[in-house]
Amino acid sequence: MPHRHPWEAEAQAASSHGASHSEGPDGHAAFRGGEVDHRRNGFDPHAMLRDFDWGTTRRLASGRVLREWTLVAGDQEVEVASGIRFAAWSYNGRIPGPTLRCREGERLRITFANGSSHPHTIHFHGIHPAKMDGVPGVGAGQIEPGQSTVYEFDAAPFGLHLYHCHVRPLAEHIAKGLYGAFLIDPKEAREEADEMVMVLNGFDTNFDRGNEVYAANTIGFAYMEKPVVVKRDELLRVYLVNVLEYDLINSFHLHGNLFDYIPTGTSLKPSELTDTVMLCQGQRGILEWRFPFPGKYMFHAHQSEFTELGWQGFFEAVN
Ligand SMILES: [Cu+2]
Repeated sequence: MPHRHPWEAEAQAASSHGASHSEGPDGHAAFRGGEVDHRRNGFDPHAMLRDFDWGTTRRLASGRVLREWTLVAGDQEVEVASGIRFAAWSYNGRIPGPTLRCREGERLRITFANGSSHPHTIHFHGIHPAKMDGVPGVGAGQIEPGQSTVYEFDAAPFGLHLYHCHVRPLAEHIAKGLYGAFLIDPKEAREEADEMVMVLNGFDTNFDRGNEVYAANTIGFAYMEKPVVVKRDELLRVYLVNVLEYDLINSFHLHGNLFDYIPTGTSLKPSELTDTVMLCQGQRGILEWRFPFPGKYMFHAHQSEFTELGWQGFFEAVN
């Protein structure tokens, strides 16, 4: 018997088709927490949180490191909150796609195969030649179903970047799930820390160009249901990327603490000590802090609507 929250029975009763959500006065699905079948989805937000994909490497004759990945786009149904299924598109069977991680100065080679029934690309943020930009009409352009291409460029500059599909209509191609974090470490590594990735996203489950579900790493309330366990006094580092479509702004707010913030991760020194950052789509940054006291600390968007629709969680600092 899965554990149940007191609000679930109420939500279930309010639902006309058995799922734990109902239509709110503003037309948004007013769902609450509950179990999501992560195994059926094929990915788990708790596993994705600390999952960095370093690809495979070999040394070129020049002595440089060549780092390679293969990304496959596919059509995939995802349960984005308890009982709410969404006909998504994904890279490598997960949303967000793998967190691609490398070091400044390496040569990167990404083979992209389109296994979806729609044309797609991968557009990387960062510095690269125009023909590697992954947009329609330039270089390989859009990649048709069953086709593939190779994107190759140098890892520059160090920082926290992102990648996403750039086929029109762009809002749909992003909102369906084709995005991920792209992290270039500085040559001189940052201080050792408990590192996590949070890609802030949302899902328009009724196709009205507004989101019904908001989350960090896709699954609404995942980090409420099961807090992110961290160690007291340990340095924590969150790589935060906002890809939210349809809403102009998103944010990250931390309770009981403040964090050092490095916009775009392109510096070794923080520019701000704060407890709230705002991000437009494509904006990202690195957060660092320690919890001096044990206990549960909430983190969430500081747009209350987003929190009520899934974008909130807990850190649990333990001794
Ligand atoms: Cu696409």
